[in-house]
Amino acid sequence: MSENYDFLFKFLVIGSAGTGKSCILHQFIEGKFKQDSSHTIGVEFGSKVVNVGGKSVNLQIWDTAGQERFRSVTRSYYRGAAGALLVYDISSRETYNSLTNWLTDARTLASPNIVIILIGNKKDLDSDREVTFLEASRFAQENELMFLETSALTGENVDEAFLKCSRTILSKIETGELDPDRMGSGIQYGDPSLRRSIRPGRQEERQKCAC
Ligand SMILES: Nc1nc2c(ncn2[C@@H]2O[C@H](COP(=O)(O)OP(=O)(O)OP(=O)(O)O)[C@@H](O)[C@H]2O)c(=O)[nH]1
Ligand SMILES: [Mg+2]
Repeated sequence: MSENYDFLFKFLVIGSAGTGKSCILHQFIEGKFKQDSSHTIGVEFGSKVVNVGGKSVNLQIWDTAGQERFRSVTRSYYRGAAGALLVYDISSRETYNSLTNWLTDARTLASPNIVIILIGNKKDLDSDREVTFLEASRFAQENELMFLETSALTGENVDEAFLKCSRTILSKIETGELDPDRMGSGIQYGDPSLRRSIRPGRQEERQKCAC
């Protein structure tokens, strides 16, 4: 039986404690700000089907705890993620300074091909800003990350963050840079007929090889 989506992508939300990861996920799924958000214990899960360039994509999102004491638990969820939101808080330089560690973890434990978008959250707290847009965008460029500033409070750029990352994954599938059939790619086909339609060249190759 075919699923009612074209692709499934596994996503991670990572970054230091208190940066607003759970609030971002809640805003994305429920369309409103999560009042009285408390620290995540281990991991939380959310899913949503979005339309990306005419394809329906089922996003399976793992929101991880930022607190150090949960690190060994959360690390075990990294494997086979196709995309990640790496979140810092624009009003906390400390959370920005930890980005390199999070990035190393994501690239080593998830996949070197993981598509990561850097998220400067709490954009609404501009008067308390400790990290400029320019500084973070340079960091993103140097580390081959996409970049957006968001506010889980107002909802600004929250949908765009997930969509931007999904669009990049989809275009990498179309160009052949990402192979959904590779073990641990974090990508699955929902509709089996898509397997043939999206990359006809590869299928032909396979059929030729079968004899
Ligand atoms: N002003 C403002 N506050 C925010 C925003 N996003 C989150 N917060 C606040 O930041 C605090 C932490 O938010 P969480 O979403 O629980 O943070 P987290 O990153 O999930 O934290 P851990 O689960 O411990 O890793 C809460 O008090 C939120 O109300 C935002 O965009 N703007
Ligand atoms: Mg949380």
